[in-house]
Amino acid sequence: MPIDHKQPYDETNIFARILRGELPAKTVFETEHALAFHDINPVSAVHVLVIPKGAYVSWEDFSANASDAEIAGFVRAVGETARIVGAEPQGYRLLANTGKRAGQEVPHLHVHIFGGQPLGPMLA
Ligand code: DGP
Repeated sequence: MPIDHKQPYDETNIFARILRGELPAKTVFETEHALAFHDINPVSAVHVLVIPKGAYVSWEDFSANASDAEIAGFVRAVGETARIVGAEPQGYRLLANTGKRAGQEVPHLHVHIFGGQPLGPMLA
């Protein structure tokens, strides 16, 4: 059986619907390659998601298949978003769950930015 995060991209996933404007989101930053918005269920004072605009299931899919321009644009957008929401300069944490086994719920790559408060030790 194929591993879940290697399934074909599902155009009906929640973040695809946000990108198409079918569902609302509290946008904090947008570029040609990325969209950043507040997590609907924040677990830290700052909790923002950054997603690529391309149809990538996971970090695995994105890192293997995205163009250099998409990757550069996405990485820069993550850093810029951290500055915009004030996670930087105090420091923040990035997380990209990859696959259900790692806790990925939405099958469109997303990087969590956690910040705005002291963060505890990382738990595996
Ligand atoms: P993960 O478990 O890594 O796949 O994280 C998915 C995150 O997406 C989780 O923190 C909650 C958030 N989320 C789920 N549905 C929505 C939504 O409709 N809008 C927003 N803004 N966030 C959502």
